Amino acid sequence: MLHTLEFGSLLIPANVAGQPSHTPTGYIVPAGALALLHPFGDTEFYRHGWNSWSPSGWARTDGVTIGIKDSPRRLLTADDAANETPHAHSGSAVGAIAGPDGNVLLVGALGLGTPRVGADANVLWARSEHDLAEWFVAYGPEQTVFADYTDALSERLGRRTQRAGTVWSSWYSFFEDIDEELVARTASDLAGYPVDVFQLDDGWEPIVGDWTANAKFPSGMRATADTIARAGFRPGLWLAPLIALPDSTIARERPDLLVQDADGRPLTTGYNWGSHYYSLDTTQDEVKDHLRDVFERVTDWGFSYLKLDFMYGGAITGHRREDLPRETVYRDAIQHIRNVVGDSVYLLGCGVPMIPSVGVFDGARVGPDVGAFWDNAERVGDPSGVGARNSIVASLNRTWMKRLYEVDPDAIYFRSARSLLDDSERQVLRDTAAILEFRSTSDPVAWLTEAERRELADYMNETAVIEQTGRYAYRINGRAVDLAPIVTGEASSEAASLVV
Ligand code: 9PG
Repeated sequence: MLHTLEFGSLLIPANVAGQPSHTPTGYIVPAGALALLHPFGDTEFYRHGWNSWSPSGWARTDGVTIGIKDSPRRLLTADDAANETPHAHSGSAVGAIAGPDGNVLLVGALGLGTPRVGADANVLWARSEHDLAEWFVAYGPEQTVFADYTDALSERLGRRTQRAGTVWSSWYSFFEDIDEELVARTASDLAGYPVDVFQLDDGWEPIVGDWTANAKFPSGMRATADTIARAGFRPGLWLAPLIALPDSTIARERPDLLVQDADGRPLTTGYNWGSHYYSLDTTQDEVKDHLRDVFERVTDWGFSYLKLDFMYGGAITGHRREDLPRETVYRDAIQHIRNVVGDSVYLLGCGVPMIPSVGVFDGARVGPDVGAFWDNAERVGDPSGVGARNSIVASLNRTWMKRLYEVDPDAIYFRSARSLLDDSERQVLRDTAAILEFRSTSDPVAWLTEAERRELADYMNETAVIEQTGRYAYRINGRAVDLAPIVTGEASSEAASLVV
């Protein structure tokens, strides 16, 4: 049906599925396809990526789209492959276009159903795989409409309040080369530093899918959790509980527990570790029981901060025992995990579908992996590729999500050793993490100079007052930082570290 949405003197003809209702901050439009006929012509469009690693940001409707191009494998892993339109402007769940007066017109889904929002010079449209969620539509200052959208969303999906504090993670220094002796030494070197969580990343398990200690942890994971706790830290552990590599026990012995393709074989749902991998069919009771076992085990070992990775695998398109909307299946699975671990365990989502994770996860990664180098020379033009710049740009385009959960921009570096980052690039990483209010590092104290150790301690001790003064401009404890030149690619990191 046709309706006119009124925003002051701006009248927007809209094709909607039902009667819109006016709220103090905008309109609520019933679930179903939506098309707003806007008068802005070619303008800037904000596209939002589906999962933690998916590209987000502003691009002109008459310019190049933001997204993963020409790589079906990357797309399957790092965005919503089923709905992505690489050469038309669209994104997941929320989108916005800029009006000539500096205000933006936003459309955002208020729930699940794999919603999609896109735009061109004439239309801002929205539709979903399953019409489960109403839409929020608003026109106003950018920060206001995004804040109003998040408030309406968390009214429906909830908002957790636990804070992680400061985090040390093993990934960006040791990668999979961790063992119990190295962990003990690294934790004891870090003792006394203002770090709250010591999080073991990938490398402790025999294979992704089998969540037991591998041969590098002969004393078992409880012993390692104890070692971490004795050094004064909250023990944290990485898991990818919703996926399994082909050689894992679960994939070999129980392929019937995996999401299937149309021929009834396990479906490839992503690529990493030099392999394809599969997803667990969480609609099956046996899978729910398996997840209960896994999460009772790891929390019983003493880990109370869990980084749950590759979680989008639980929301992928495919055949499951019960034919339910895939984001609903995902949310049921994470709610089940939350019920098993209880409220006091901190859950950090990584590779999570962003909107369906609201209210269950305490924090979520909001960009691709950082790296100890600025740009990704292997994957030029892929904003989901590993690297400091990609991670910064993605994170700065998702600062509005702070109102939904803690937003993790990924680790920052203090070390000059074993890194290609210069001082100004490290400073931009630090500023970004300060702005997102989530501070983590992977630097082992043993790799740092005396001066760098002091910087780590000072940085982790600091709580900054953050004021946003522009789309990518902030005051951090009164110090003005404009990161726009970095996001738009118009400057190297040097320009941004200038105090303006
Ligand atoms: C452990 C790592 C670290 C890291 C995570 C995740 O898009 N991708 O193909 C992709 C692959 C791996 C990846 C991120 C993205 O890394 O983000 O922090 O925990 O797993 O294996």
